[in-house]
Amino acid sequence: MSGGRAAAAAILIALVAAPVHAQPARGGPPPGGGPQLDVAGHEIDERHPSERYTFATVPVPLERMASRPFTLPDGRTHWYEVVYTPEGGVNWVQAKALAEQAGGHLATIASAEENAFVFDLVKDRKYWFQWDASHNHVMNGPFLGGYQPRGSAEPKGGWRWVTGEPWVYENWAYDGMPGDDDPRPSQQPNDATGNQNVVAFGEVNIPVPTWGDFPQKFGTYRSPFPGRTHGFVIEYETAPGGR
Ligand SMILES: [Ca+2]
Ligand SMILES: [Ca+2]
Repeated sequence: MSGGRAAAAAILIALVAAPVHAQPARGGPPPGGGPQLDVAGHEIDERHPSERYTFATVPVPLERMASRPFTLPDGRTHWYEVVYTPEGGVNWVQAKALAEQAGGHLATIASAEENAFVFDLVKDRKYWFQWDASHNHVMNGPFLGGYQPRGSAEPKGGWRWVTGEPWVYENWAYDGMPGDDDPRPSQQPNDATGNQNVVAFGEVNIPVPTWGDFPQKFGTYRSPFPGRTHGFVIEYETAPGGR
């Protein structure tokens, strides 16, 4: 390639790669990149690492619901615990760590049946954060164990589960779906703010079993950005007495 053509190609690539943010995006702070996750789901953020909590040191109200069993389509039984954070204040990175401290992991969804069971645990509106008019009153629900490592093709590439199990099922929200009263496009994942790399239930105007992608720092305690979630779901692969 000649120098001139190479330069032209470089400019074209820069134009194509430049993010376009014509309107406020769902579920995230203003654009600008920011922290990311490695392939194992660990935070990459040297400047402002998420504070690491235990259940005893979380600085916000937190309520752990009784774990419920569910027999998966393959016959195994797992247990699911909803952690309710009525004021938010726990981001995905922190929720992941708490789930692991508890002996489980953030819930991983491998079938429509498992998704329906987990959604049933969190469908009460108390588990849902509702935006104000600036975001057309869209709601988002608890965090799940899906994430997208640094370098993945946006917005659909590279999605993984915290357990490393195969990504065989997904249930992203879509434009015009039941409950979508927001005139903005709602197809997920959309990497709307250029930094959305974790999964939570959402995100239309009512509680729904579909998913959206959100920033890993979404809902951080005392963040100036108002969005948050009101919980997360822990999945255990052994019975409560066995852990
Ligand atoms: Ca699972
Ligand atoms: Ca999104």
